[in-house]
Amino acid sequence: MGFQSVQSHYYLLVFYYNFIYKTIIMSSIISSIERLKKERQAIILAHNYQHPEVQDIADYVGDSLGLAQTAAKTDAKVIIFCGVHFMAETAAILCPDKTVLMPDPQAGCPMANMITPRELRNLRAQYPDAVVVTYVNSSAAIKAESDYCCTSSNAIKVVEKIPKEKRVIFIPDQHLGHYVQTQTKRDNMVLWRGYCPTHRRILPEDISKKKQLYPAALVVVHPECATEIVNMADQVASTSGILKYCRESKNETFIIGTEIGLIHRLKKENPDKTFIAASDLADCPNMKLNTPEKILWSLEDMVYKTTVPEDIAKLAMKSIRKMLEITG
Ligand code: CIZ
Ligand code: SF4
Repeated sequence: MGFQSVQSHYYLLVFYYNFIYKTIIMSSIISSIERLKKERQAIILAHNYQHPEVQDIADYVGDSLGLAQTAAKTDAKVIIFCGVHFMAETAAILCPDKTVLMPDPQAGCPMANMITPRELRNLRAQYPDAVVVTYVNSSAAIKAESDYCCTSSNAIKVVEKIPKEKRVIFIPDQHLGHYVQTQTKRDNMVLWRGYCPTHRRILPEDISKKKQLYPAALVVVHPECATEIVNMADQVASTSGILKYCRESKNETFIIGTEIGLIHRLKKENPDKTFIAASDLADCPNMKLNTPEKILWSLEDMVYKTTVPEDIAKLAMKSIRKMLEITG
């Protein structure tokens, strides 16, 4: 058999595999998920950074705040949380009477692990009068020892509420912290040096190259990006902010500097506009651990339950409530 013949057999095989997987296996997985969801009285929540097929199965897709608020409001008894661990923890804190399941228990956030309670206590000892503002990308144990929680959509608002003369310790994301510091013009913020490895993969040359290819495009980036990237942007916003900005803008083409999962939702909601990922490498391996198959197994076996010890949940709730009081 010649090389060309082997090659054409290979392509045929790939075609059949894709056809069988996408049309037959996937539709059977989806119908089993739908049936079990009813049986278990479950709801599927998915973060904006999830695989497109996970977003399409979900009952609600959003940012961590929207997901937590949806979890708190739902009548469902079971929440299948497709995101990362700290998000499922926040849902468990806000709805202690519901069962919160993660399809993959390994889906953690490296940034959330970049500060420990002991390190936070040391920081507090160093700056005893400071107010601790903690990005939602943190463990429940860290939230429990914080004054305020915030998300990327309300970090500026939360910090602005704190009297100017007060020192603010911002943890764990140095890039969001730096962005908030410049926007609120505070000179007394202490930034922890955590960061998101996925957003750090977006480099200044990625933006320059895409700008050359699409000169009319607007550059819209997430504040978890490095400061050089933030400085190159036309707009800096959270995922919900990026969605709103692109929806309302009259521009037709956008270069998106955040985790690439958001592109699916942007394209779905704005079919007439063009969205270009600043870097295809901004693909969070932790977020992408959730798959339709794992959602099905999660519903079948009622795994993997996310719980937060009661004492930690009570304290963490305080910092989350203080955020919600400010931002509504
Ligand atoms: O709050 C979230 O969901 C995260 C991690 C990012 C964003 O901007 O939505
Ligand atoms: Fe964590 Fe970054 Fe992945 Fe978000 S994208 S879960 S911050 S590693």
